[in-house]
Amino acid sequence: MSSHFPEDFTWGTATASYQIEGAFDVDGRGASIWDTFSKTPGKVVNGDTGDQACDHYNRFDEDIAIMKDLGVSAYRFSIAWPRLFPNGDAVREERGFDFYNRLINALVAAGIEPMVTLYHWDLPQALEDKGGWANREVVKAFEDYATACAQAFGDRISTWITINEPWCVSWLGYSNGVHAPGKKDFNLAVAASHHTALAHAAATRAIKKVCPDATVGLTVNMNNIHNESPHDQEVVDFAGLNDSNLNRWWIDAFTTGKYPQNLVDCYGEMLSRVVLPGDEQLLIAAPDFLGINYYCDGFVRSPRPEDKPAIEGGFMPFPQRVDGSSPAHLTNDLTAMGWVVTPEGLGNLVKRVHKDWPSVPYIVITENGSSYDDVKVNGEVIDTKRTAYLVAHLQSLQNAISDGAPVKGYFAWSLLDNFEWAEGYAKRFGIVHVDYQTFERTPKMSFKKYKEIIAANTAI
Ligand code: GBH
Repeated sequence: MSSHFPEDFTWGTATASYQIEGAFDVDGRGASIWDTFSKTPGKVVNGDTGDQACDHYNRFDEDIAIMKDLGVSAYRFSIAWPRLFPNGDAVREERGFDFYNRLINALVAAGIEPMVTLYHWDLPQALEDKGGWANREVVKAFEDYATACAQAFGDRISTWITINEPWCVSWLGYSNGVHAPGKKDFNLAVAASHHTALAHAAATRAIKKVCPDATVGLTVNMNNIHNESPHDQEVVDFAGLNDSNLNRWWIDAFTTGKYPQNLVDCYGEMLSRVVLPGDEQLLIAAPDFLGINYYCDGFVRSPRPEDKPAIEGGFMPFPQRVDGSSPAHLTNDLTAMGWVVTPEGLGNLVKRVHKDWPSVPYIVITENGSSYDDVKVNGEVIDTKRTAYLVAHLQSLQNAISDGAPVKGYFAWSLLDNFEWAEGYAKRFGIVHVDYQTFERTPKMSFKKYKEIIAANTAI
């Protein structure tokens, strides 16, 4: 066991535009699908919206000072497409470009590497009005947007992530409808799965055309899927389909141009309708690295008598067994999101990715973190459980790296408490507490622990 992380390991923290920026109607920003969705009654807990969020748009200098104190070498943030192109077309909004130039320059001046995500879920509403990720035209629009970003920021950005969690974009956005745009149609979700894969590859080529030395990756959300009923063939099949749907789809696409065969068979016409001749070549984009967002493992099993009747079909187009369930030995340890805590899964996952996709040169953990119901007492937030979650996951990662897993960086989700999508402000993931009345920032105990780990370059 090596006693430290690698010498050149990248320590970072991550956020996303709509979750922190606020300033929703400032400097010509156009509407995104999350503006529309959050303002639709019943979609977000407490009717919360990102209108103000953490007011990061006006307070980024303070946030950079906090990161400087933390000691991170990199910051992963996303660009709001509708700030640069309010209508999702070719008409630019220079004030949007100015904002990201100010942010990037301030990061560079602070000695923090800016790492950009081009798409973290805030699609210009005008593009959704044409069908969004279910309409193939989005691929060209995304490619043009990527080109414009590379031209504007490529002199200072060396690492790019095209899309954050295309699984969530496709399945939460177009199949179960819990995220914007809130559609519920398997056909649209399968189409979005294909178009996000095409868009990633097209944007990778577009960025490299402008910046040949750029490092470009895709960030996927993954979990190890544990089958607790290995003798039930239906569950075995479901676990395999689930793994292909969540873990394999986008990585197989950009490494081989092919989708997992069990899903090709399962999707049938839903897929063959949207895949055009020549797409296999278009899907391939030689990977520089893979970004992985890891929160917890998944568990599947045969239904038990006490289970509520399964929802017919679930939200994936294959028969679903009980999943996302909490095995008995883990239920006393759920996060505020109701997710299990499975730190060993992070190490296991990076080892699996290294084994199954040897052409991926290296991995960056682009998000990992937890939500708990924090309380501020005498100006302090003693977030013991989040601190324990952080330490346990970093120990697991450190051991996996000693075992040979090629992981070059870790980004804690999230720098700030922020707008947690359909959960609004009710769920806090930050290592820094945000008071949503005053916008005051208070580093939590987990922040202090992370700072120590970064300084020591070890979690063990
Ligand atoms: C990320 O998505 C997002 O990138 C980020 O914006 C967000 O704030 C953060 O996570 C926290 O939510 O129900 O037990 O089966 C997370 C993607 C997909 C991870 C669904 C958890 C369900 C776990 N999530 N998954 S479970």
